[in-house]
Amino acid sequence: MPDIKKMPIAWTIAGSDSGGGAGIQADLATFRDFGVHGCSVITALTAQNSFAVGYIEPTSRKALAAQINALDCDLPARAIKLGMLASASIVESVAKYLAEYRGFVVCDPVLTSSSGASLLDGDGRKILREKLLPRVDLLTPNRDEVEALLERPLSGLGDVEQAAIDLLALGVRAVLITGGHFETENNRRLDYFSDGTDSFWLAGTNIETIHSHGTGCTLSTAIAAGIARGYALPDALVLAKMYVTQGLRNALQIGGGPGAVLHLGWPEQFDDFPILSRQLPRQSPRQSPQESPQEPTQELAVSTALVFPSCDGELGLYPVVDSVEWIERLLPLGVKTIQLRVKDKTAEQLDAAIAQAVAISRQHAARLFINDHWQLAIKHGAYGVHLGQEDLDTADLAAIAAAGLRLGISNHSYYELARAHGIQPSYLALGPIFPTQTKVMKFRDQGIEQLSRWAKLLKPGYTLTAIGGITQERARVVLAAGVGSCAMVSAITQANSYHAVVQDLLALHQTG
Ligand code: TZP
Ligand code: MG
Repeated sequence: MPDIKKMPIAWTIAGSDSGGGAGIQADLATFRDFGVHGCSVITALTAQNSFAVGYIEPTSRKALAAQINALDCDLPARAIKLGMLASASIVESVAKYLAEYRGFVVCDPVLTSSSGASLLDGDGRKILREKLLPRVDLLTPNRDEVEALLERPLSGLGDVEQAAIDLLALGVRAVLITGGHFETENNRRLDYFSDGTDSFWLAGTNIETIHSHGTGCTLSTAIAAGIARGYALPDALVLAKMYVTQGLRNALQIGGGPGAVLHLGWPEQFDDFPILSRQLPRQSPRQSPQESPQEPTQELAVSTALVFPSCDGELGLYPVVDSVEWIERLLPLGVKTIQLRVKDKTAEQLDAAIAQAVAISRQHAARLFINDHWQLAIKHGAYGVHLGQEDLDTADLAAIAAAGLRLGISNHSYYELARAHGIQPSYLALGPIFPTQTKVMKFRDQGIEQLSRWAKLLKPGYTLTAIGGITQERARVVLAAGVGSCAMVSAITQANSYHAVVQDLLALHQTG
């Protein structure tokens, strides 16, 4: 039973949908699925069902202000989602309130219903552009809404990146152009995000269903929920896309007409996990280049052409050490996976250390991963390479794959995992699970609840290991979260008796 008093609070300022599929009703269901307490400011009463919007009565200025004031002094929002604003007067009032509001604002610019009814008149649209958009942190338009806001048609997905630049020029801090009304690419639905500095595509499975009422409301609210839960915007986008894909995949018909996207709890299905890429993906990620007549983009070349071998089962206890001496100490104890992570050696010393480490690992039939130095790992025939996200921009992944080496990638967030998913490495490292003294981290510790969610989501597709602050005592709970491996530094290298610790941990991994 969630403790409502401890739940983060978010608001939706939107219209009521008597059909229950969109608007306030969809928004509150979405907030609940993310463990967020949702408050509502109703901008309009609508009578609608699966076929059409029959009646709309915008809320009076007084009733709108009363709702906002009631919430503002008691239930402050970490994030606010804006949906249908219904009239120029409401847009004006909301813009005025937001001028003083310090939290995050997601605006789904609801201008027309999917059945074609206009939901905001010309004056309302003018005030929206002039007064509201400059206070919006994220705008989430679909194709029709982009065309209405920019007053020009879009030719297709190829036109989306320029459209995002033009929308940013209206004053919004970031934009997510949703792909539902565009053509699909190899059965993938593509959304495009840009904040003017960072830009990427999110590709998720295309779900062909007429039961898609409320997808725009649900997506923007799921993003606000993620922000309220403390996720960074790129992570909230990945989570929200997964949530909508999950809802569409499971959508069932309600009543006589088209149904609505479903609300089915925190997204944890591997099939719904999107791929994040910097360039417009033009090919199916699993398609080989020979099967496609198109020239692959560089990033898609990575996700299409490369195959990294599997890790031959769970990684088990995975010490991460900074010297050949430690490899010599640990492998005779029965350790079967190890990483050499050397940061401060000359090129000559490194070459010699990696050559030696490979030779020792072969003697013990252990899997040796080399951190960072992928050229030397290839040269000396290591089992695999371990890279951080920042290395993915510079390392020659094609060379690593061509040499038959495994690839492991560090991940600290949903955003990074979605990026790694486009590369399909041999394993994913998840962390930091607990606070660590060993490495300066930009990321907060994830905790066991987040680890369990990631393990459940990713296990169908990947070998996993967890890292960061894992001690002998904590290893049990980490393994119980669903990963088959603990990667550890200080718990082993700074132990009073590393023999005893390693023996205990090896036994735990075997039974766990
Ligand atoms: N990557 C994420 S946390 C970490 C690395 C290399 C350090 C883990 O060290 P420790 O001592 O096991 O916390
Ligand atoms: Mg690195």
